[in-house]
Amino acid sequence: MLCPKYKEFLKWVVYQVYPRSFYDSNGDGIGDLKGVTEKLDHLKDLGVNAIWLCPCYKSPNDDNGYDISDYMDIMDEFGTMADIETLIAELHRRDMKLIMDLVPNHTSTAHKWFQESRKGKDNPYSDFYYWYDEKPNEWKSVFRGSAWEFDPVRGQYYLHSFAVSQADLNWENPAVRKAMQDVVDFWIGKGVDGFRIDVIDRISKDIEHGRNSFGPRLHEFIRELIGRENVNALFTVGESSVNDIDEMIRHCASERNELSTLFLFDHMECGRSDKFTPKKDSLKSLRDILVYWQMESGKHDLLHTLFSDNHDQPPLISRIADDRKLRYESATDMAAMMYLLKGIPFIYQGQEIGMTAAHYDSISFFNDVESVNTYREFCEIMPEEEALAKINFGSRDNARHPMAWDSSKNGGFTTGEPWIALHSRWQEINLERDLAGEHSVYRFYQALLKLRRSEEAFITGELQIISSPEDPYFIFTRSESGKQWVVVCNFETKQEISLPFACEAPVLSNLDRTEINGTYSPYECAAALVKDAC
Ligand code: TEU
Ligand code: CA
Repeated sequence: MLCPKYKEFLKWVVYQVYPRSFYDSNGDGIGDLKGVTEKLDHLKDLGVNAIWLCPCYKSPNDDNGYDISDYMDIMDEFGTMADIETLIAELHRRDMKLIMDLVPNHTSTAHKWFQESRKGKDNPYSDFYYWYDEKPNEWKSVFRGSAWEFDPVRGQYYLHSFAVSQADLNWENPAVRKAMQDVVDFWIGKGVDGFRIDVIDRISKDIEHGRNSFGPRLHEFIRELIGRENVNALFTVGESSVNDIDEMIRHCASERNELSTLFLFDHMECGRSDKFTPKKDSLKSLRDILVYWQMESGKHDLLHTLFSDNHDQPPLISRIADDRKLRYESATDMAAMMYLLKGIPFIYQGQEIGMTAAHYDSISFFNDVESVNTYREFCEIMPEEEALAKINFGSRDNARHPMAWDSSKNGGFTTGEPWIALHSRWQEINLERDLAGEHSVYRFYQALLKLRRSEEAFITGELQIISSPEDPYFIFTRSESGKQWVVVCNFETKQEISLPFACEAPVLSNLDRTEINGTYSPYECAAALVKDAC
């Protein structure tokens, strides 16, 4: 039985905002906090009741905010502390929540802590980072190249798991752990309702034995940071490369006073053999992974997250469905498949209008440090056009181009020059155009989220898988207090579907079905109440 706190979190429907690309309120071409506040009614109308705000702290933006130079101040481009206080107040006034993005593993090298630490071994910040006379191993950065950088000021090497300007904090140092507790307490004091915690698996390492994540003190550190009463009452979701149920239990079982839940990434590998290499795939592989975790999490009263996209991933629709001829059908079918299962829905900005992967014909369009570094490495071993094709496929910028609100200049994102080019299909895919269509992804999301919040079965109800693993479609039911709902999600081929129980007419359908049984078009989906449920 889920604990009461987790049952409460199941009512949350979270919208992830990448503020740099959401809405620019002052015409400087960069999205900002006032822009988020101005669009809250759009989110409220969509039916979400919480936002996960990607980092808005002071940052040089080498990694677009994940390189933080002051955790307790707002980056100049996004506005001021007063703007975030207004956003929090406006969210709460609408009975919406704010999840802040906490980045505890590393700071920008522009952070005061690093600037002090590099001065030498006899200052209070000396051991805030990992310093070695020589590289202790051959670790690589996630963003290519060595993970060890020689600092001429200190005369030693420091660790950076990501960009050179993102120095890993030394969590073995109790002063680092206390400093991060102060950051968390500062934002709780501002009224935030939870935290998404960046690469939490990396805060404990074992450099001597070659472990750059899941080190021996990981759960001790998580409990010390998150287990404190004022934090543990809040919603906390960790970003981690956990991929087995035992580790998920160690992180998220309610009695452990660690995290509320985790983002699991198994399904993010659908449609690719590696981050920059496509693989033919379909919704079937997504279904099989979702079903595995739904069953596993259900056995252990764990809270699950339901997401297909985020700011690091090219839209999944472009990898495993049809984002051209059947884009509306694919986007809505995937939403029904994902967000009526057990767990907390996380919707990434643009999903609600069926946004797809971009396609740029020059590397000059790309901003992401990982993409630029990777392109440079690829060009050393393959022709440029092949390198560009791989970057177009795997780049995180596919998810970071500005939100297209309407068909006006720059998609209504800014009256200035956007910091990064809009999506190459923004005139086709924008909110205004979507709403004007006979079929609208946005209206389907609204109807789906309305059904979900109005029916307890979709929030805490029991899940039963009706389709079998070899079926080229996904059928499941959700049951609670004698009411049972069935959800049918067809995949890419036309199928005859006939359920073994009687149903009312569908209340949710992406192609206006009036019967739950019958011929399903590719990517057609529907949900209906089961008659005389047991
Ligand atoms: O990403 C952690 C991470 O390693 C994966 O998401 C992925 O491998 C990475 O994005 C490269 O593809 C988190 C943030 O979500 C990401 O935006 C940051 O760049 C990274 O940490 C460093 O803070
Ligand atoms: Ca702006």
